[in-house]
Amino acid sequence: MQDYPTAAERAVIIGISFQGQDETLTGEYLDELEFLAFTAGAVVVRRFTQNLDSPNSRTFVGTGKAGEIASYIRDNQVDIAVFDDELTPSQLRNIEKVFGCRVLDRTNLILDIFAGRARTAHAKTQVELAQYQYLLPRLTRMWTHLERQRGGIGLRGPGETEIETDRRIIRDKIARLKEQLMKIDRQMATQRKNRAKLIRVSLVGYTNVGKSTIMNLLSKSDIFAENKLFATLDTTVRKVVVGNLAFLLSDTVGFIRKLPHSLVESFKSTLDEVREADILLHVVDISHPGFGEQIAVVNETLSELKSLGKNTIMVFNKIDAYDFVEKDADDLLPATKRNYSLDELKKTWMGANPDNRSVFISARRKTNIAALRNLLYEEVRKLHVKRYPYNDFLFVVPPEPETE
Ligand SMILES: Nc1nc2c(ncn2[C@@H]2O[C@H](COP(=O)(O)OP(=O)(O)O)[C@@H](O)[C@H]2O)c(=O)[nH]1
Ligand SMILES: [Mg+2]
Repeated sequence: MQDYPTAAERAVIIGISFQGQDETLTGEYLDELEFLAFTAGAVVVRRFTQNLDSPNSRTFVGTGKAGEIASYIRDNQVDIAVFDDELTPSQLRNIEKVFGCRVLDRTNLILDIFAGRARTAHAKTQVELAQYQYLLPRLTRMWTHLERQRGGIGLRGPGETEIETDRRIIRDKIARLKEQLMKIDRQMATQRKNRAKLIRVSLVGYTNVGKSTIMNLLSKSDIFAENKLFATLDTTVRKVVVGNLAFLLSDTVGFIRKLPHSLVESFKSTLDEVREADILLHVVDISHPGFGEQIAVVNETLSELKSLGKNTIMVFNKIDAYDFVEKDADDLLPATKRNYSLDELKKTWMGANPDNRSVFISARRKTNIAALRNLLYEEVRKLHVKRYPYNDFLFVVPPEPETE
């Protein structure tokens, strides 16, 4: 269990197993939703699940379930109810009526966390853009929320007649934010051009897998790493020297399943570093039961960024926390992920993926970091030789580049 602050809002979380989806999987999804809620500052007092073929058009869960949740909420001073799926504006409205408390969907929760974590003007602008894009089609319902959250930007009290005006205001705001982002993008593109000579390596991966910890280890820098989701929203670039080779290493925002599309869109420029990287370090938290699916989610997002085919090193992190349960010989149940030893996992990965290099490490215990450095060195060297074939520049550490 997490350590919750006493003033935390009390939340219930709600997940649906559609068409016989495996219950363990639904449980893993809700673990993640609970972690998201915790990151946003809530304490989850109860989780509800339901098996459904398709969501109820009015209340998402069935009517009976909705009543059951509503009475729990009444009896236990619950402040918010969080759904793992995206709700339609009318479902949100109906459910708020039945529950009598604030209702959020997963997208809303993720946007809220991003808003709370954005530090730089760049990140703040990107999150704000994503929030307005989320808001626009939901204006009929979000109006009161809008008034509360965005009271400062000149929007007035509720009323259906004013919605058109508000839509226009929000569209203007979106246009302005996009302009601002374009300006920042141009500045960043210039900065990147200035260091174009160096090979560029990008850390990518699911959120909370240890990217920033690895960045700190390799570059001896001090980037915020924390056991919460999305501790890092900006891209940090550092020069790293391994052996006689210098390259640039970047650490950026992590991915998550069902990352709101508007967020991926508005974070495109933060993710430029990934798009333009020569080598990707795809970090995986091997101690997480859902690491296989997390890899798939990261690959999907990479393919959205047109970066899936890049030269990739798979970095399996947190081997110190990997718990392997040996299967009894008379156990007739099918083997699960937990029944594979690290060695078996290594073999599977190397076998399935002969071109993609992989390495198993613990960033926390500093286990096998030399192997990671060697692998990196080899890959960077190959690129160097290809890019500067007649140049002994290879053995010269280039001058200090600009970092941000
Ligand atoms: N057990 C264990 N925890 C780790 C390891 N590497 C990182 N962590 C922890 O995982 C959490 C997330 O790390 P962070 O670097 O912020 O992940 P990021 O979101 O991918 O940047 C932090 O609490 C780290 O201390 C590791 O090798 N083993
Ligand atoms: Mg990070």
